[in-house]
Amino acid sequence: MLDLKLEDIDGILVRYNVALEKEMTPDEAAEELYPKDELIYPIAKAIFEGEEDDVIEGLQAAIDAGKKPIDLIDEALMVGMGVVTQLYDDGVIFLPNVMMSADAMLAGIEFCKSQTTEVPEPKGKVVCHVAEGDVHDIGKNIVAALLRANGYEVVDLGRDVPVDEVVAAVEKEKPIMLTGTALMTTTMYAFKEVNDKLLEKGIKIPFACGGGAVNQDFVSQYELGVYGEEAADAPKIADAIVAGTTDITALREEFHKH
Ligand code: B12
Repeated sequence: MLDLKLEDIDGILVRYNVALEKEMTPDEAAEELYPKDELIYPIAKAIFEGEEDDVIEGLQAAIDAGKKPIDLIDEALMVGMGVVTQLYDDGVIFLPNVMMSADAMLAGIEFCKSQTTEVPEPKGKVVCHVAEGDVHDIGKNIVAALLRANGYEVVDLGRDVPVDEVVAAVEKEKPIMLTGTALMTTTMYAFKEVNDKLLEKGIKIPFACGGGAVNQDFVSQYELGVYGEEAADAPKIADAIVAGTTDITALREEFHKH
């Protein structure tokens, strides 16, 4: 018979990563997740700390070192926000931290856009919205910012947008693509309603959908839906459309995540 004492069990739990060796502070936990690159590290850290000025300072240093401002959105700002999201999901940090980091990140995106010398040709118009009943607009703001940074004209309808308003905007603006963001399992069904009303009017444009509540299976249930996991997928889907892939099935295959 094994004769285990309480001290032994603690040791076993640590040995097999069931329990942490020591409680980590949020800063220590973040430190383990930051990228090691010396230009990217300070930017990711400043995003985590919600320090807008330090984000801009870090971006400027990276640009001075030869990085392209537009590339830094993906390579540094998104990476920093990834650390924030992971630690929120792990219960290490709380909502106010997420909000402060999101503000710092959006300020960073604006700065990167202001620093770019390449003025992209307008490639096409995209209408963006957050589903009816849903106020979570951080992800949609990133999607809109990345689309603009990549040369698209964005008509941003905002958050909690009634289904009929989305449909009316698409009729009026005639975009190459519509995007939808939903973070709640109660609001994501609005996408299907938008889809059905667009089809009733004979409008068949790709409807790129993302946000924490939805996944590939859900979005593929309605005819126009193309799932995008990351905000950076939005300009990629738009680029594919501009390049001639307007067929929804082909777009779904191209952006399928395994
Ligand atoms: C911040 C936040 C809030 C803020 C929102 C502030 C704001 N301006 O957005 C506030 C405090 C207002 C809030 C309120 C509420 N919230 Co809240 N909130 C969150 C939280 C912590 C983070 C969401 C977030 O911004 N994430 C970061 C962004 C960047 O992620 P994202 O939007 O998913 O976007 C990424 C991708 O999905 C993608 N993406 C997004 N859209 C699109 C579109 C396309 C086309 C593409 C390609 C990609 C793409 O790009 C982004 C980055 O790559 C989440 C928890 C979580 N883990 O998500 C809860 C969460 C979403 N909230 C939740 C709830 C329940 C609420 C409230 C109902 C709480 C309450 N009881 O009052 C209210 C909702 C009120 C309402 N009617 O909407 C639940 C939803 C549960 C569910 N399954 O339905 C969550 C999941 C928390 C939880 N675990 O319970 N919330």
